[in-house]
Amino acid sequence: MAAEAQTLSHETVHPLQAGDPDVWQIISAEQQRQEHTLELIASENHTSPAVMEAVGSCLTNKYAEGYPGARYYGGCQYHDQVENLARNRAKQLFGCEYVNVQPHSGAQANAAVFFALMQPGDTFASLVLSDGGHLSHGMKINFSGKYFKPVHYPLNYDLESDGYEQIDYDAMRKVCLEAQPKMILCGYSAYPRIIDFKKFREVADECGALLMADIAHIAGLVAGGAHPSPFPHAHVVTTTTHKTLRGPRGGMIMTNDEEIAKKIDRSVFPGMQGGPLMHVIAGKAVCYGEALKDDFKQYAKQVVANAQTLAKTLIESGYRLTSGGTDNHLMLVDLSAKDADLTGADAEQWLEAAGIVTNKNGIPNDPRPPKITSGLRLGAAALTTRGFKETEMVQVGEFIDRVLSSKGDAETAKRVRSDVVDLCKEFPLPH
Ligand code: DSN
Repeated sequence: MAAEAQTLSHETVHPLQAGDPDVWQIISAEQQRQEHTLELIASENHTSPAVMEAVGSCLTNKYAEGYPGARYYGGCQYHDQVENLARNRAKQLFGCEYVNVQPHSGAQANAAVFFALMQPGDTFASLVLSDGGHLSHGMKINFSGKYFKPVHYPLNYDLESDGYEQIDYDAMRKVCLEAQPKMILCGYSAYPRIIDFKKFREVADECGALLMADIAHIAGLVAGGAHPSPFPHAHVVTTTTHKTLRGPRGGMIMTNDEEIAKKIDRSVFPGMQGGPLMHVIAGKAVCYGEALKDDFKQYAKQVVANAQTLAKTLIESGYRLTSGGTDNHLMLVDLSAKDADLTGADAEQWLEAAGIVTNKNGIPNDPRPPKITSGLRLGAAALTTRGFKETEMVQVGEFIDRVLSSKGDAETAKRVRSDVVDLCKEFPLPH
């Protein structure tokens, strides 16, 4: 009887709910928020329950400094197995020879590459940061701008040209030939077009530079065949694992060059990090396994189709998208074309009140400061995970326009919020 009661209570009471109801309540509320809102932040996704189970596992209890077969702690046999599994799956997924799955984040992966392949003070080239780059690509107060010397290549700002607001490869070549950087960095946080890695490599070869591709945003599209691969062009590739790739929060570094791989391993540990997050590495292994399955290709393709449908709906409603559209999972909406007074900050806030989660984002040559902006960045990865297809993306575009056209009217937000909840209920999160 006692044993039966124990089993029952074990089954019905969640350990977190029993042990720390305060934290449990906060997490439950966040779960509800995710379930009943439309997630359009381009860098976010809904990872699978299997990934979350691995991340919440007993692997969190272990120190495993070092690498498989060469650890500084005993008891690592299963940690070796899981890290090797993650590495092998990642190699197969991205078609490369060497992988380091230990970086805790994308920014740390980038830092490890910088310190592995350059000396402090060395010059590197990256996109003008306000045109879609990342803070670890040369922001003044970031390690990349403090210890290294960034030179920036621009987008094409010629309104008359076909490639308006797209990478200006000729200008990039000119900047690089002049500055003779040690490394050229491509891959961005708010760039909606295909990246021509081959062209970057040609310029890198011309000036004797290494080519680094940060594919954090497009990793899932690359893995699923919906964006060209940076291999064989890039010497080194970094990514996060939690955006379009749909894994746990973390980073990864890949290369086909044995010497570069050795330098990177030393730079990650002991250069940048101590003990790896083995529970997250297990989650990465699960994520790579999921991405190797055939249906992930369909997912990646649908992400792009969904982004393009949302883009078209918004354009038809009078919004301007930078570069005129999208080839990948994200788009950058220039709100000023629809309403000169509309800021990214207002749009983000009004949409959130209606259950649509986005982020304000500067547009190229934005006259407004980064905390206000004239733009809104939208991505389709998370909604596609819910099962949204073109029909639902048209609805999402209409919701967005209803809210923004109402200039934040509370009644409109309430009505859209109710429609959003209904749509979310039709497409529950993966359980
Ligand atoms: N902060 C991420 C993004 O939102 O794009 C980049 O790391």
